[in-house]
Amino acid sequence: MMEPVADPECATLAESAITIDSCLHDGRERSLADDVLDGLTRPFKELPPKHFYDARGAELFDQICELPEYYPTRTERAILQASAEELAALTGAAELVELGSGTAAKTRMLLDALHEGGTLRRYIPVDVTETMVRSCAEELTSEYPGLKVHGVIGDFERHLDRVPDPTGARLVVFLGGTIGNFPPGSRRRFLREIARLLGPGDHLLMGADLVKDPQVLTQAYDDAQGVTAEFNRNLLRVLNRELRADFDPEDFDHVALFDREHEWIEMRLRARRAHTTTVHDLGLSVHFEQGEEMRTEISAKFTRERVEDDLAAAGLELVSWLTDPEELFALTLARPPR
Ligand code: SAH
Ligand code: AVI
Repeated sequence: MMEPVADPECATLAESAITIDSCLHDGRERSLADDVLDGLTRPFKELPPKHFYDARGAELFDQICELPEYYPTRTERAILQASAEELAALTGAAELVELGSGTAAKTRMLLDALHEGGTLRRYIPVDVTETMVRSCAEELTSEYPGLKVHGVIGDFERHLDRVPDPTGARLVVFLGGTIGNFPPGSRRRFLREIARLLGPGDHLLMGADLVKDPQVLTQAYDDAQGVTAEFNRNLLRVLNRELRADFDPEDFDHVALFDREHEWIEMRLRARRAHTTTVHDLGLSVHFEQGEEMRTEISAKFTRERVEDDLAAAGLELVSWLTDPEELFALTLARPPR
């Protein structure tokens, strides 16, 4: 039976095996409006990447994961495949909390290993994309008999306090290299927030994309089929729909460049012509010069030292560094110090 629970911040719907907390509603639009007001009125325009992921953006991201140029997904999957059993034994996790869970495709390898190890009881996906959290909850409860799923539809930068209290050894997973999408200052702040989800004996498993040949990197973010370009432009469609803006996505070119100083990829949208756009809900007019670029994402690339320093700044110690033979991508297991 579905039981609505009164909560001013988050609405909860509980079924026997599935509980879903939804923290978005108005908050989603408010955060987008704030980000647009802040980001599009700066001299160098910028929007945060979390707004890519409406239902269409999530679909495009899935297509990106299958592209020959986009090595992170298949590489992380191979590392997980090789190490899932060992990770399950090391962590003995009863619950898996996943930040930015998406379709949880790779997570199934961990869920399988924990299920076989007999420890797994609960899965807690946290994602801004409502459809992902809901479909994931449905699929996983039927794939893993006895598994409880407590989904949190929310922004992991604002709603980590909505992750339910632990009921046993906890493994927090943050896959895909999404940690690279934070600018460096807020990256460490976010890792500290994650650390607060961990008690003694709990673990964090995080994927990090590694520094490599800039050509390999730029191709991964500027594929031949133009799927990443479409993903980038989809942000403008989100603004058109959510805030009644009148962007023509075809007025912008997709740009992906590697910043060698910061060792991160930047995605930008470059105006093909000078024009002014109106964001009707905000009463805002935004002018773009011809060739002007708006930053839509950074995707930082890591070294082992950088990951260890970031974890240490969050009060976590590295337990395992797992990588592929070409050292394209790394999975790091960390824990609070004993
Ligand atoms: N973990 C998956 C998906 C990575 S894509 C994988 O490794 O393939 C990034 C995911 O994080 C998307 O599902 C997106 O909806 C989610 N996401 C991005 N920013 C977010 C935020 N601020 N809060 C919650 N989820 C977010
Ligand atoms: C989700 N995140 C880790 C992806 C990345 O590689 O930074 C998002 C992405 N952007 C373009 N392609 C994929």
